[in-house]
Amino acid sequence: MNVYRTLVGATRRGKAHLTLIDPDEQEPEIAGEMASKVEEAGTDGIMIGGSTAHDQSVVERTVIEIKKRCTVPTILFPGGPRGLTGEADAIFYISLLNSKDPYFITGAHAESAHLIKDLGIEIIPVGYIVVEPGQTVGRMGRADLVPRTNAEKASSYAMVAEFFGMKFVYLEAGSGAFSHVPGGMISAVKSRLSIPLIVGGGIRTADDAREVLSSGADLIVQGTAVEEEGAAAVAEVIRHVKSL
Ligand code: 1GP
Repeated sequence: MNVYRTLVGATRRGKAHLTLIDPDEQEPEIAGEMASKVEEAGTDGIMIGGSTAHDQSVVERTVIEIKKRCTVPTILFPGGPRGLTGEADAIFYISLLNSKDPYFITGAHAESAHLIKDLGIEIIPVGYIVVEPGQTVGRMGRADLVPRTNAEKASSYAMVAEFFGMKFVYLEAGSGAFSHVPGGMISAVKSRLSIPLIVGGGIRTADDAREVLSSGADLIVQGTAVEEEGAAAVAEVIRHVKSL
């Protein structure tokens, strides 16, 4: 499976949905059950990761349980080297473009480059831009947060990602954000990009999903909603996304 082509194919057919599962939040078997339910509802891929420290073996067992039950791509979304395993199909190779600390732009990457090469998984470079409120990833990644009113700054970083040859731009409000990235910012960024745009953080309801996608996002990510409201609630949102 080529995950990049699979995701781009999904965005060409319509709007795409990714489900983020944090391996620290439940037993691997439960993660597998959640993934199976959202796959049934039509999610296009399962991201595995989070910004807190993980036990690598928990990450690996979580991916294995998800792969037992699902055929959609499994994509690592690591907060650090302990979030890595060769069991997944691909890795979102994230550079936090608006970090004040080079460690999060290329430093952590240099530390783990040999390890990632040895894993042999597909690498998908992603320009990651953290917008207010930014939540845990904004704090831990030492982001110079993009103000919610500064669409120009977000667009500038997004263009940097494309010029560097990254495959996706990911606009992130932070997991559990009180509100998703503003629609006006999404449309400003989208108008400057020819690579697909992922938007995540604070997307809870079908209305949220509609606003984010109609503003120009190609893929949305939902994590907290699955954890707090369960797979059935997210399945409703996915069905809505797929009807757009
Ligand atoms: C976090 O964008 C993802 O990296 C998902 O955010 O948990 O708010 O859905 P939520």
